Amino acid sequence: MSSLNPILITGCAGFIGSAFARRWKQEFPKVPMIGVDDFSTGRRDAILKEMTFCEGSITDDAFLNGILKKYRPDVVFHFAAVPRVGYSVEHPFRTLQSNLSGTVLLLEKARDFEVKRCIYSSSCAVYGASVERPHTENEAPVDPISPYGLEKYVGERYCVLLSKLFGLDTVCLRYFNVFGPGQYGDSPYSGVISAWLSGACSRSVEPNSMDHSKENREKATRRPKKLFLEGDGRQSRDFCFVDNVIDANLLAFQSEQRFHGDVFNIGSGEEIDLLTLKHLIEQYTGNELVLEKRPSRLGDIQQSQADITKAGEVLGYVPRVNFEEGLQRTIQWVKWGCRQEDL
Ligand code: UD2
Repeated sequence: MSSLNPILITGCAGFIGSAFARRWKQEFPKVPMIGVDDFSTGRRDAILKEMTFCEGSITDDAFLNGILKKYRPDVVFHFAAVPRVGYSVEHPFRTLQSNLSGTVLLLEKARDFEVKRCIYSSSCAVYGASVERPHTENEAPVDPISPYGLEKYVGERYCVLLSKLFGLDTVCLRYFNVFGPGQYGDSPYSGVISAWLSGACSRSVEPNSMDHSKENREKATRRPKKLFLEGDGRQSRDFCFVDNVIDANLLAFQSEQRFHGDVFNIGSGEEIDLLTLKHLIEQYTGNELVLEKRPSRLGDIQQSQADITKAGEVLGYVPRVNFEEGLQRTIQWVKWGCRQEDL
């Protein structure tokens, strides 16, 4: 699929959306980008100046309608979401609105304004407590165990249904634990890699320091938060470097095939448990990770690994950056101070 009309990127200020926009700028400099974000989790400094940016929520009908009417995008890359499993357990209604109602509204507008393809960011959280490993896309029935997983799954089903009803071309990419530069570890709901790296790479400043420089004061107020390990650390994940996820989106965009809500696992195919992750972070940073022990998280998944055969066969997807290389690149970025200009 080639495009000259603009593309629409939802969640363009978020971790994956902004990484995608930077890559799009390099690969398709002549195809304009329209970005939307409501900054519920995104960052203002992640917005590219090459993008036409519109601030607002994908749950706002008039806002979304106005954007599609004005810019008539050919393709929608839908990254906007409230992405934390733990947060969704605490706030099932709030996350339902962004993660599902927003998706359905976007698909409806895509129908009304004849968008040629919608690429939906789903999650391996849809597999829930399934013990099958590695996960294949045709596992049935899937049984999500968190509101976030359920919302993402029902979003996929809407992609299928609206494809059937209206002939919309929709693709669902099930990302497995995405990580990389640009992901900040400063929220209580941060993913494990960004949270642990923010602790392992930060230099602590003693409270009685005699250095009263502005820079030092800022560092002191950004003292590392307490790091924690939930459960016994034997739970595993397929951690997927962000560049691989961007590759998958571009491949889905470029595919000549017609899609009807087709689902693809997007992971690295490797399974890493948290104790191994801790060890590797300590080895690469040279710092010990001191982790407070906490009980397993409600709605947590024990094991997760992607079978990426289908994405390879149909889209030509190959994870170009493996886990260890991705981890080292992420550590570098955190060590340099998590600067947007280094991305
Ligand atoms: C889920 C999805 C992932 C993505 C993400 C969005 C699965 C398997 N993965 O990630 O694809 O959609 O949600 O949020 O469903 N943990 C700690 N300490 C921390 C942080 C996490 O021990 O500081 C544990 C946590 O309890 C879990 C594991 O680390 O067992 C991974 O947690 P996560 O929040 O990094 O990601 P996860 O798997 O919920």
